[in-house]
Amino acid sequence: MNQESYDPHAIEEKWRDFWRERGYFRVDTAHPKRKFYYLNMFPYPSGYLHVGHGRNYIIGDAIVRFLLMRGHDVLNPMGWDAFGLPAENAAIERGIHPRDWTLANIAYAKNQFRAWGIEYDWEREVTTCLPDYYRWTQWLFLKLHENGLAYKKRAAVNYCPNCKTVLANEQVVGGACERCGTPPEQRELDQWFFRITAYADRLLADLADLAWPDHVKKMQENWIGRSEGATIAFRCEGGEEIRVFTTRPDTLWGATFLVLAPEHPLVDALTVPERRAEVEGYRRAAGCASEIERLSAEREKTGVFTGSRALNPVTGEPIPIWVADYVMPTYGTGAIMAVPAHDERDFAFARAFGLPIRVVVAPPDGPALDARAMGTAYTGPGTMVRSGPLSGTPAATAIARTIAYLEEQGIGERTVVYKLRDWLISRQRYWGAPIPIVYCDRCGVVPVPEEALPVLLPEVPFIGKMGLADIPGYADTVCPRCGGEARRDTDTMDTFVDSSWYFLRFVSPHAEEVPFVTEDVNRWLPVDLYVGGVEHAILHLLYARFITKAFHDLGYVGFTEPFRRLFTQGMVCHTAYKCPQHGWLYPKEVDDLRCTKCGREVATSYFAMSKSKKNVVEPADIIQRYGADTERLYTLFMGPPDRDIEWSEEGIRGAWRFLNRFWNLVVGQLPHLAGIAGEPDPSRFGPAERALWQKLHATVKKVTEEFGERLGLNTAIAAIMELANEAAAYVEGPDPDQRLVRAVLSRMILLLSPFTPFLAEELWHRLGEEKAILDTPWPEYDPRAVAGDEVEVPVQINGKVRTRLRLAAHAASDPDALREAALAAPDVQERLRGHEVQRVIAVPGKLVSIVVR
Ligand code: ANZ
Ligand code: ZN
Repeated sequence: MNQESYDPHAIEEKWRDFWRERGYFRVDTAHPKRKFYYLNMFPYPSGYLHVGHGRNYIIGDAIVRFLLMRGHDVLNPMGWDAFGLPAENAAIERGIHPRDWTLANIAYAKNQFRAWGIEYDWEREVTTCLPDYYRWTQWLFLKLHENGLAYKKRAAVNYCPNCKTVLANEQVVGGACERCGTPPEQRELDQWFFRITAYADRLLADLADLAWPDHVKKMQENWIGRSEGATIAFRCEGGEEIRVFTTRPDTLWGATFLVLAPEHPLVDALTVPERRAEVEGYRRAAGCASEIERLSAEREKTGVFTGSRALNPVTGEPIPIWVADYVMPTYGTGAIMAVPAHDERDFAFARAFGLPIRVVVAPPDGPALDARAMGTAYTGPGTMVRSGPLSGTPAATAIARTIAYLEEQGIGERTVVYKLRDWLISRQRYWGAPIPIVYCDRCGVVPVPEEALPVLLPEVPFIGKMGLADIPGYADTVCPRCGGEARRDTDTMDTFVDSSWYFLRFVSPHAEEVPFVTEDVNRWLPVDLYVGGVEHAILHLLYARFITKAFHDLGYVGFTEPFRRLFTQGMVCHTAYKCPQHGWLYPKEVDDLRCTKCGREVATSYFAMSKSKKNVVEPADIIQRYGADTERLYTLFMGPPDRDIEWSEEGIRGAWRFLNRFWNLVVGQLPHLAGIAGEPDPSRFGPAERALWQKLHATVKKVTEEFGERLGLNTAIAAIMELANEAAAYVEGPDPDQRLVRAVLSRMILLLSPFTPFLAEELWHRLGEEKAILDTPWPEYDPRAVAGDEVEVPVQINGKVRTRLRLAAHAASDPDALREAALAAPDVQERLRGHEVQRVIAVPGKLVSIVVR
C-alpha cells in the first residue's frame, strides 16, 4: 500500500493561524489560577533572526507549550528593545531613518516567529522606541530624579569620536569602542547618572535568594566588587588631610609614601611651585590612558613627586606624596598609602623611583624578609613585625586588630567600598528616549512635568550621526516653572534604561495613566523563568534588579527582585572560513578549503553565528528544505540548552529522518487503529506488552522531569526517540495489542508536541482526536507502571538461600542496586552480624551470593 509520506509544507501552514486564532498564548492577567510568567529576553530588532537566535525562542516555546498543557496560566509576551546604537548605525549605513529600519525588522521577525510555530501574546507587544513606551521610560527618569537617585555630574567619560557618543566602561573592550573599534578619548562632560551604588549592598546580598546559575551570580558579585578594609587619615605637613582606603590596614607601619590619583582634588594644593609644571604635564598625559591600562600590574609605573609630605599616623615619620595614574580617582578615596614591601604595584613603583621599602609582615616559618634583596612584594599572610604595639599579631587577627587600634586612636575606621560605579545614562545620540529635563537661567534644572510626557523625539529626516543637539530648534523650549525661555537637555538615555523595566509593562501594556498597574505586577512578578543569553549576565540583569528595588522602595511594586529563576542558553556556533587575503568568506566562496577568489588555503574555525563572520544559517532556508519542525527538533536535540552547540547539516538530516520515521509509524498504524478506543488492560499483557507499557510510563516521567530544574530538553527528546524505536519494533511483532499501540502513539504525540508542534497537531487529529493538543492535558504517568514488574531474587549466604528480595525489575537488573538492596535487607543484616563479608556477587535479575567469614 502506498502510504502518504511526511510533507511538512502541506501541514505546517494551516496550524500557524490555528494557534493564533484560538488564542492559546493569550492570558487573562486579572484572574490567573496558576500563574506562570515565562520571559525570553526581548531582542534588538537589528536585522533578521538566524537559527542561533531561533534557539532562544524555540526553547521558550517548548517550555510554554508544556506549561500550558500542565494547566498553567502562562504570561508569555514578546517585545522589542528597539532604541540604540545598532539600529542607528544600521540605518546610517542604509541611508534610512532608524525608525523605519526598526519597524521593518520587527515586521520581518514576527513572520519568522510565525514560521517557527512560535506564538506570543501579541496583544502585549512592547516596542521601546514608540512614544507610548518611552514616555514611561522618561517617567522612570523623573521618579529617580525626584528621589535623589538621578543626578548630574561633570565627569571624565570615554567618548568615541567615531560613534560620537559616550561609552560606558564596559563598552570599551581592549582599549577600543565595542561597536567600531576606534580608541575612545577621555572627555569632560556634564552627564546624568543613576545612583545604583546606593543599592550595592542589597544587590549583593539578595543574590543568595535567586535560582540563577552560579557563574552568573559570581559575575554580578565581581562586578559589584565589595572590599572590606579601613579608611585612614594622613595629616600633611601643610595641614591638609589625605584619606586613603586600604584593604590591608595591618601594613600601615610599612607605608613609606602616599600616592594620589592625578584627578585627586588635593593635587593642586599639595604641588610645590617648583614641581607644578611637571605635575600638570603628567596630569594631562594621564587622561589618555584607559582604565584597564592604568590598573594593569605589568605596565611600567609612571608618576611625579608633588614636593609635599604627610605624616604616617602611627610612626610619625614624614613620607613623600606622589601622583601616579595607577591610582584610580573613582575607587575608594582616590588616594592610597603605598606599602611597597607587600603590594606588587607599590613595589614596582618604589623600585622605579628609589623609594624606601619596609617589611612589616613576617611569613610563617620562612626566613625573615630583607627589603633590599626582595625581587617582588610579599603579599602572603604572616605575623605583624616592626609594627609598634601591634608587633607579633598573627595574620588571622591582624586586620581586625589594626582597625580596632585605628578607631581607638581616632585615625581611621572600618570601611566597605564597592567597585560598582553609578550608572552613566546620558548618550549624545538621536535614537533613544530624550531626557525629560529643561534648563532655565532663572529656575535652574527643571524636570518636565509628568503630564507633559512624552518629550517626543523630533521628527526630522535622519541624516546620519547626530544627537538632539544637532537638530535645529529641538533645544528651544519654555521653562515649565516660570514660562521663560529655556533649553531642553539634548541627551537621550542609555538603552539599558529601556530594558530595565520592560518586564513590568508586559503585565499592563495598555495602561494609559501609569507605566504598570501595581496590583497586577504584584500578582505576576517576579518572573518565574527568565531565559536569555549570558552576555546579559552583568549589566542588563543588574540594572533591572536595581530599578526593581528602587520601584519597591518608592512603593510602586511589592517585590524586590524581578527574576526568580534565570536560565542562560548557549550559543549556536558554525564553521567560519577566513582567507588570508580576502578575510571572512561565505561558504559558497570556499571550494575544497580554498578561496574561490584567490585560490589560497582558508583557515576554518568555529564561532557563534554572526553576520560579520559570514557563518550564519538562515531559518528560511532550513524551513524551506525540511520544515520548521525539523529545525525545532534539531535545535533542541543537539545539546543541553545551556551549552554552546555546533550547527551541522548532518544533525539536521538526523532530525529530519526521525520525524519521517515517526510519521510513518503513526500513519502506518492509522488503518489498524480505526475504531479502537479506551485504555489497554494491563492484566492481559504478555511480556512484550508489559515492557512497552513500562517504557511508555518511564518516558512520560523522564520527559516531564526534564522540563523541570535541569531543562534537559535534549535528553527528553532522546527518551522519546527510544520509545519510538520500541513502539516501531512492537507493532511489527505478532498480534499487537491495538489499544496499547494507540495509547503509546497518542501519548508520544503529546510528548513530542512542545518540540514539534506542527507534526504533533497533525497526527493528533489524524488519530481522530477532536480537541486540539493545547486543550489536552499533559500525559500523566503511573509510578507503579514505571517501576515495572517486581521480581524475586534469592540471596545466598555461604551457599545457602537465606532470604528472597522483592525488587522492581529495573532495580534487579542493576548489579550495584541489587548488591546494595541485598546488604540492606534486615534478615541479611541480622545474619551478617559478627561476620566479615569477603565477597558479594550480584547476578542481575537472578541471584545475590554473599561469602562471609
Ligand atoms: C595598602 C596596601 C597594602 C594595599 C598591601 C594592598 C596591599 P581591592 O581589593 O581591589 O579593594 N587601592 C585603594 N584605592 C585605590 C585606587 N583608587 N586605585 C588603585 N588602587 C587603590 O584593593 C584595595 C587595595 O588597592 C587597597 O589596599 C590599596 O592598596 C589599593 F600590602 O592599601 B592597599
Ligand atoms: Zn524657569
